[in-house]
Amino acid sequence: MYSTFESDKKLVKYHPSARQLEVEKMEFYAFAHFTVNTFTDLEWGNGTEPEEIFNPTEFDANQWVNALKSAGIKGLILTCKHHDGFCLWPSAYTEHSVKNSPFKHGKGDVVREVSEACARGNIKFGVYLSPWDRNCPLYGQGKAYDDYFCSQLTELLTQYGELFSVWFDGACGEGPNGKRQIYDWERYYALIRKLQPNACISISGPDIRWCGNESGQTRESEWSVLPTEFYTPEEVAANSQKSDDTSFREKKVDCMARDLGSREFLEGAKDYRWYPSETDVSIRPGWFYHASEDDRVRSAENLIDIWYRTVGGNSMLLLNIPPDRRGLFHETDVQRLREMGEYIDRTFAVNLAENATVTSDKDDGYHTADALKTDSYDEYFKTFDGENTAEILIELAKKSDVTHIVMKEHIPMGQRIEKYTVYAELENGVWKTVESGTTVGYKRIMKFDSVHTDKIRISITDSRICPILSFVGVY
Ligand code: FUL
Repeated sequence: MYSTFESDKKLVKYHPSARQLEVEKMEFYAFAHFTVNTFTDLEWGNGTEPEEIFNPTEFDANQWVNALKSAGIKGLILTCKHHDGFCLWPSAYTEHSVKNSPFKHGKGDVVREVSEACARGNIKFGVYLSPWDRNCPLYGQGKAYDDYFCSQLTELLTQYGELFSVWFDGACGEGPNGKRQIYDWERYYALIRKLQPNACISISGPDIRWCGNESGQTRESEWSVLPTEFYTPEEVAANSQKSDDTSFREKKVDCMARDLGSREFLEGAKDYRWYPSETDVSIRPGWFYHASEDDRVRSAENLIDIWYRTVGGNSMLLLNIPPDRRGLFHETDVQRLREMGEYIDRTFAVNLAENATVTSDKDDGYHTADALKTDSYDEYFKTFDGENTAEILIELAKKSDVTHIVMKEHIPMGQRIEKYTVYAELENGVWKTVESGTTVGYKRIMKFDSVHTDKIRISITDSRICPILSFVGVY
């Protein structure tokens, strides 16, 4: 039995801000890690790399965007400056940038070309700006570095169109003898809110939460309402990478608590916030391109499995594809993205629920189960307050082989469902359990062995408060 903690009512009042909801709806977006490391074969540059080495001779951001779109990816976050401090745009505040490289004879601007290619391809654009800078002599000098950082941030926030994400890494390798910078986070956040009010501030920031690992691991029960006090940038930094140690990316669950959102876990917290999970993982072992990893690109099967567990498990998928020394995505990576997209398109091409009859054992008199046929937050299904269970019956137009069911909660009104079971009626009238689970949140994708059926029953058996669903799909 659950405790008497008032969580059921209290917790559902937390819901996504408009900017969070927009990013959650993107579901699947990409990272591109590109800098001097691409040319030195390192993962963490030390800040002393000569600008001359940055020379992608066949750079083509359109090739990146086309490859991303083939996988159904909706946005791209570029490492405009990684820990080495080299800027992919001609920043006015440092000489350590593309302007002193041979790339386009010092006249190039990778950030501009990538942002414009995204706009042309109709996908969103976001920026990664590493707070840790191993090149800048001001690093560790308090306000002087904050000024520098804010000047660069302002360039990125004002010169490259609308951004969906400003991604602040928690990683920092400065040890006890290093130069320690106490970042003025509140100042950075205020600047972003002023100049890009629709952008989410991710990871070392208040809008999007790091899932806690870099190896594609996910939680079975992923909640979006969490205690606020555990998620300061300092906490994120404490769990992030502190040395250039490749094993970090292989780590399974060490830095990833399994339960961040159950009622028991939340009880007694001072405050809560809507803080949805994002899973960042690379298509290759490294975040940057290394020719030696050309035969270690994740298989389409592995990528699709990660996609199911993230997008279909109330997390967002941030998949890194590192451009190579030419400035192109490698052929193998391009092929994998295409395979992923083809699989997803094929699997979810026909939603059998569209022509089905969808009813429920109860509703609140206004929000009937028929609304579940449309994937939109304009309409939803809801029971009366106080009714925390519901049975939804989906009667298909004809018997079909069903392998997937998708459920979405109406998250503009919070995350509520704690337990569900799905049944399908077999030839002999017997109801077979096809899957049972816990959280739903933004989206739950259930994949199971094919059942031949024309009746599916979704049973919500526990919810923090009356369940509200916006969509059910059958494939
Ligand atoms: C980590 C960084 O140290 C890696 O290089 C990479 O940028 C990854 C996304 O975050 O913490």
